[in-house]
Amino acid sequence: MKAKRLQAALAALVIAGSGVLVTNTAEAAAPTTLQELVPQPVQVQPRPDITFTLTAASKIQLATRDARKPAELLAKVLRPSTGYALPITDGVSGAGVVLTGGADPKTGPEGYQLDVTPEQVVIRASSPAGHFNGIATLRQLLPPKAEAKTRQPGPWTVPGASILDHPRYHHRGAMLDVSRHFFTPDQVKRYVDQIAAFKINYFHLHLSDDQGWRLEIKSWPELTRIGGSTEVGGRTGKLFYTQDQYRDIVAHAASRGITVIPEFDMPGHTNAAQASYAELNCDGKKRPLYTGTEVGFSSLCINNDITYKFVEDVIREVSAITPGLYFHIGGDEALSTPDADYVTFMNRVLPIVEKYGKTTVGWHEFIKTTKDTTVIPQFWGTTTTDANVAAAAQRGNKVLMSPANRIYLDMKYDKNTKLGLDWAGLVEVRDAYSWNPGAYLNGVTEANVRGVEAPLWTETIRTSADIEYMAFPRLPVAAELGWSPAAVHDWDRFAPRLGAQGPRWKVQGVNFYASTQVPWKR
Ligand code: IFG
Repeated sequence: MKAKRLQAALAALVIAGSGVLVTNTAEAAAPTTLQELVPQPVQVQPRPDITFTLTAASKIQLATRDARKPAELLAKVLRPSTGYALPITDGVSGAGVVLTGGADPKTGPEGYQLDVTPEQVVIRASSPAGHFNGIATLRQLLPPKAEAKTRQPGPWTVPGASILDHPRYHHRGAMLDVSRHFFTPDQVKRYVDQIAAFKINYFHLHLSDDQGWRLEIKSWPELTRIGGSTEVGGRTGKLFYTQDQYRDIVAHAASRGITVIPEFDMPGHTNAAQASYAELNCDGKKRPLYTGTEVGFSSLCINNDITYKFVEDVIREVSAITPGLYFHIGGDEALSTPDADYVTFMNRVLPIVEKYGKTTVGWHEFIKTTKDTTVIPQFWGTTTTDANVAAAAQRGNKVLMSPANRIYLDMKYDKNTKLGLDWAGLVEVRDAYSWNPGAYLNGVTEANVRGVEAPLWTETIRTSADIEYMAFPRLPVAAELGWSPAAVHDWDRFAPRLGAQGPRWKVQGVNFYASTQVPWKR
């Protein structure tokens, strides 16, 4: 017992200030999962003399409003692997997991406290987001086999700890391009489940491009009948979501605490729409469907009024089935749109997004066309200077950071990577980690940053296994950069935590890239 007390005493030597778990010899004996969390929480205080064990008698207890969806996610994960009933009950009733209020105000709108006692794991939060985030941590405190879809032997232990946590940035995002290659609703939901485990809270769906229009628009049915009939490489089929399927994807994401941001790229990247309707072309002729991978050759017809009826109908119909606040209008690589026309287009379209109650997100090129400080430029450049983005930041716009040579998940890891592209350079795991979103762009400081988003473009990506190979382990890197305090940014400390995710991904069947830069746990 003496050794335990000594360990507890040493373990208490957690530096609360920077909030990091101080690992010293005694703590090295601390339960491993406490040292394996990604993203790293703000403050972790081991309680080595305490262990909680989930049993058949455990209940998931709701002791505050709006905690049912997080509870249902926890139950969905743990019932198959433990074989326990894990009933969700109202009110605190004993052994198990308690989702309650009364969190320290330091945790803010999305943070949580997680306290382990022999009887209970108590997750305190002031919102469903906080409870979702606490549950993501609890999942990582349990043995990796807790993620299995089939019954596993216990014990289902959680190491003693007191955790206080909250995100560095509000927006931690993942983007999936379903236009270059189409992915079924089930494939999309699989990726949503995988990103939710890392406290990602926004899922950006790139729903239209030159190669495909992927969401039914009732007032423009040819967009999917024709524009949704093919993809890169020429596969044909009904390669689009009905509005009901989109609603289902949105609801699935919400059940993981994730908000969907739909993107309809314009005025460039529009060949699929222009192959569907002759009247969307300045010469009145339909474009041929395109199954290649070039960019920059298409543009809506800026001076035709029907173009803006089309844009408004899309924004109206999609906004009506998108509970989230944001609508992404693309705006990138409008290389076939004269600059003056690009400005004209944005000046007519930005007010339409507002008319339907949404806030505009766009690839950063659009920001030169507006002084509106509520819109969000998504920086995707490969430089550390962009005068228009810096000027917008200084006016008050919040920048969403997606530098292509750091966090584009379709960049090859190294020259041997079969999948992906390399126009922004090769991005190994450490490259994806080695930047500070709050000090990356000249003139864009911590306070000007909305968050981090990791896009996955799919010119070369066809299957869930392809998605996973490119997204894991770099998506969790983006999650760490978006969530954890800048003070804990240290590759030598992060790499082992990332490596400890390997056994979980093996249990989940995630086809991750076992980078030699990461010490993968067996
Ligand atoms: N740039 C294009 C994408 C895609 C990408 C592939 C943006 C904003 C290159 N635009 O990234 O459509 O082709 O890495």
